[in-house]
Amino acid sequence: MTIPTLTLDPFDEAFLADPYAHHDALRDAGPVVWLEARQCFGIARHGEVQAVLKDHETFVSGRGVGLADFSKEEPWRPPSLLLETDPPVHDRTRGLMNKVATLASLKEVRPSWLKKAEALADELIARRSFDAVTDLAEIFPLSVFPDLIGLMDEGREHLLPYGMATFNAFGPRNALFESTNATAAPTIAWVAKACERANLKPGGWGMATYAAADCGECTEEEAARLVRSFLSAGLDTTVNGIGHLMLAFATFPDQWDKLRARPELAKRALDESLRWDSTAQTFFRTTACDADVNGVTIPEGAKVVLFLGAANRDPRKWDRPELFNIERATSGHVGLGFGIHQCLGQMVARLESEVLLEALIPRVSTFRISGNPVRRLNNTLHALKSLPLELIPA
Ligand code: OVM
Repeated sequence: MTIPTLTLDPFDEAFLADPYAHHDALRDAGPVVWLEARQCFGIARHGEVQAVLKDHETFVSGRGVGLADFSKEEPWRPPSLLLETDPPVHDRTRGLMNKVATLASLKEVRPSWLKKAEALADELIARRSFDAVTDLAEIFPLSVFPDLIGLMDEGREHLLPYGMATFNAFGPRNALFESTNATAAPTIAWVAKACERANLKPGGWGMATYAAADCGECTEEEAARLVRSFLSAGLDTTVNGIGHLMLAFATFPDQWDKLRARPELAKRALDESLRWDSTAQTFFRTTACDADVNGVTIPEGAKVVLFLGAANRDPRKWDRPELFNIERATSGHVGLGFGIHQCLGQMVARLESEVLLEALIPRVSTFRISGNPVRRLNNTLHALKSLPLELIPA
């Protein structure tokens, strides 16, 4: 079977501004496509994306999960010990981080997170009109997550720019990459400092990571870089996940009515909103050997971009995929990845969205989009800069 060649560039501004407009072309061309513009393979159908994510021995992460092949190019920063590694190192680091990022420690913070969500909801009710990005989606994760890690107070304004720069760096060295890289040096320096043991507060996930170093599960240097993973992956992802969750309920008011009638559905809403509009749109793998994908051979040493957002709306897998439906069975969605690298912090994201919904359900009868949503272009993230909403109090 020959592999169709496409000329579209999945990292140009037209594509990134509206990836969903281009996904049919990617999915319908074949199970694997050759993307001439970036000299890499692409996979956008759900079955094939999931199969590749499952097969971490053939489709490795250690050569980078962006366009750059770390065996040929210098990585943008020292590689992540979780995201950009393979077993056996990955299993050791992931194993120790699984013991740091526990459900038990989240259970402890739940009451205080809910109180913060309720205070924020009261404020939004009083205003009626607000920006769901700058007044909600950016505010809430920043009000809970850095404290969960035990991060120093000084300099937290670097967190969101650091995430944007990190996620841009998974793409090509295009103008978007340059836009966040040009000013990244002080941000990178701050992050390095914030990850040091001496600058972490006791009782947080940061210090717990260093406790693993004390037990001999990793070195002191590895602990610092593992804390860096929390700061890289923990904010811009949840900010835009919550942004899309609000966009989903404002776009589909019947789903808000349904949630208010059955608040227990709040637990499932984030997964469906990640399926409906995936914050992490793409990640790459590199083939460690000639690889078969549904009868198509990809040669060894190739970069393969997985279109997670396209897989999550593949009509081959999902019924009416463009509809946000909180009763949908979302099992198998790839918005948090799949397999051994599946999102380590997904319980954080779920808890943040759950307490926000729990606070908003009794207070808001409906949301309405009151101005044009504005996208913030990024090489990896489907992100929002602004989402003007109006609410009607309950
Ligand atoms: C990391 C990292 C950075 C960005 C994303 C991510 C989605 C992980 O440093 O480990 O996972």
